[in-house]
Amino acid sequence: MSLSQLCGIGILSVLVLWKMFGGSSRKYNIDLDGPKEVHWLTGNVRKVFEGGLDYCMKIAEQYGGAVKLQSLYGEVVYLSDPLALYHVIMKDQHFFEEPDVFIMNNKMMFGDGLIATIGEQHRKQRKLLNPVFSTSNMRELLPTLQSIAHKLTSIVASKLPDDGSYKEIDMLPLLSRTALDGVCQAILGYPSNTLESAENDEYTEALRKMSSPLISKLIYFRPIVPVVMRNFSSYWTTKLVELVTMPWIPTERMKDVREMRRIIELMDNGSKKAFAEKKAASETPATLSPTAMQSEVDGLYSGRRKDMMDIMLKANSASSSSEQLTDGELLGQMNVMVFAGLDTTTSALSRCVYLLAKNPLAQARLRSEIRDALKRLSLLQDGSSFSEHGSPLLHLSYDELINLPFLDGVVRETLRLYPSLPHMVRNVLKATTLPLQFPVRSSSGAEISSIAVHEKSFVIISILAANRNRTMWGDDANEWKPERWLSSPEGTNRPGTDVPSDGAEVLSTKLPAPILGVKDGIRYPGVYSNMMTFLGGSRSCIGFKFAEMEIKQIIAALVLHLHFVLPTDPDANGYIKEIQWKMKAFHTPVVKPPAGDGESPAVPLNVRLVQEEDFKW
Ligand code: HEM
Ligand SMILES: *[C@@H]1O[C@H](CO)[C@@H](O)[C@H](O)[C@H]1NC(C)=O
Ligand SMILES: *[C@@H]1O[C@H](CO)[C@@H](O)[C@H](O)[C@H]1NC(C)=O
Ligand SMILES: CC(=O)N[C@H]1CO[C@H](CO)[C@@H](O)[C@@H]1O
Repeated sequence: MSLSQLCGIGILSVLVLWKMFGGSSRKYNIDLDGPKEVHWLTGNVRKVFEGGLDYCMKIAEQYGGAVKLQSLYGEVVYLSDPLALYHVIMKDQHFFEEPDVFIMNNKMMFGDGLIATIGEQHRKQRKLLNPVFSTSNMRELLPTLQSIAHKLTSIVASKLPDDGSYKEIDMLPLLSRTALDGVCQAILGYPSNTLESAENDEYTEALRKMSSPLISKLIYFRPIVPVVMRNFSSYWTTKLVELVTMPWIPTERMKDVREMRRIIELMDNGSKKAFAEKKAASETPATLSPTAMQSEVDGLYSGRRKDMMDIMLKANSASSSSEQLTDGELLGQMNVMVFAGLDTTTSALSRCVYLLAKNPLAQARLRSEIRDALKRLSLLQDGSSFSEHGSPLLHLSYDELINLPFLDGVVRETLRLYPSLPHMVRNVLKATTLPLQFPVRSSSGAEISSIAVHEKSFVIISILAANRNRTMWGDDANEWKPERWLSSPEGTNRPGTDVPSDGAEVLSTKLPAPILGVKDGIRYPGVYSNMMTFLGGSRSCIGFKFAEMEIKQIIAALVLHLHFVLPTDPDANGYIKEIQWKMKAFHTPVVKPPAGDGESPAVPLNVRLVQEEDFKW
């Protein structure tokens, strides 16, 4: 694609936006301090999404909980102040909506699921879906994740040399397939098997490709979508899309659009088919044909289990007709949940495994905690070996798994320091004043404890800066310290301490975890341990309990059987691979040059089967 074409599309979308947002009349003058170096056209907000983690932390540290940035569309406020965030996502949530571009693009890609609706329709969907994600439903979904974790562990183990030596394995593709199987099997009830099969079927392949990198390639087209969708009927929108994606437009950008269109169609076709099957099955339980009955029995033996769609359909048909969701909305939820649960979980899983490889003591401590729990629950005979390929299934119950203190610390600490989604954007629907917990400086340098935000302007919720604020989390906020989440830092779970033989003791022996992220009674409004990783309020992550359970199950199964270290051996050219995490809109792990290309996502780790010494910390 030539530069002029790129400029053409760029200018087009600028003009569209210019018009959409009221053009040059929108020169806000937010009375707030912020970095002075500003690009004449694009401002400096891009640095937040392109300058990496350091830039974000630098401005939050320098200017405080509210920072003024410049964007193409006018001034935006970069927020991490606890009180201001409470107003944005909870108290005044109706004035701070998801940007129209986000909602309409999601609607186009996924249909009417949670991330594509606002207002009353969104409220209605949440009301029906919140109970679907209850703890008791999570308990039912765990077995599916256990068998995925088991499969992953066995696959990695089968690649390793028998003599117990290390082998380098890129964990990223494996973990992303794990997350894909997780959403497919536990949420959709779709019998995917991307971990084991060399090639994905069309549907799972479409789900995999429907990811952030492809979407970010379409950045120039995204602003146009709401304008088209709001101004044309769906018939004309379809016609327009067909016209635009005709093969005679030969540019690279158009190839991306065509690819996206194809993926949306594949996903849509597959979801419709899976949904129709589910629906048919749920509507005719009483009249099972003999063959269906047989397969039901087979299903039980081969581990066919309940999934989120079953629970959702059941909840829907049990609701009064005014509360029910349409088939289109239910279908939309399927697509939305796969999308919302895939890259986010992959990112968290790979960061967690990487951090454990980097911190051998934490890894050993975690491993020993898990083994002790198994022993305590008599799920493990003393002396049984871990270094066999046929590794035992890690089948702690939901409550045992969720309450392992150190595992909990590892997962919380990883999600705090490296939130999968570091930023969320909100559009100000009505001019309002945001109070601040901690004063900042105005444009003229005066101390101010509130800021006036203008109608149609944007605020950026800095999940990252909130989760790392030293005032709120302590001076070591930027360090990865799982033990900060333990009631007594020197832990009660050391090997050799009294191990109750009765499994029922597990819960009662756990001391309450300390409450972090609170200062003088002030806390962040997050749904998960006062951190903002899953946000809070009515648009918080509906899947956070599922994500927590999935990450814990996968990490625990991996660490129990496998030992991970960072790469240590020089390659043919004498370079040792060093993993570098780039943060743009998402976190991407790459291998730093010269050992790697610095571009392709990868998490190469040295892996071997565990030995007795790997339990000592
Ligand atoms: C580590 C993993 C995850 C992280 C960090 C995460 C984070 C988030 C965040 C920050 C939001 C708010 C987005 C916004 O304001 O627009 C969100 C929303 C959402 N998440 Fe997650 N998520 C994770 C996993 C999952 C999983 C596994 C599922 C599916 C089961 C899921 C389903 C959703 C849905 C449906 C929404 C939209 C909620 C709404 O708008 O009402 N997420 N998530
Ligand atoms: C933490 O919050 C305080 C008070 O809002 C602020 O002054 C400081 O700059 C913040 N620090 C970081 C690292 O975000
Ligand atoms: C999706 O289904 C429609 C109708 O069944 C079919 O015409 C179309 O080719 C399918 N799309 C893809 C990409 O397979
Ligand atoms: C005539 C019409 O419906 N115009 C709409 C086109 O789309 C923009 C952006 O969404 C709306 O603001 C207009 O009202």
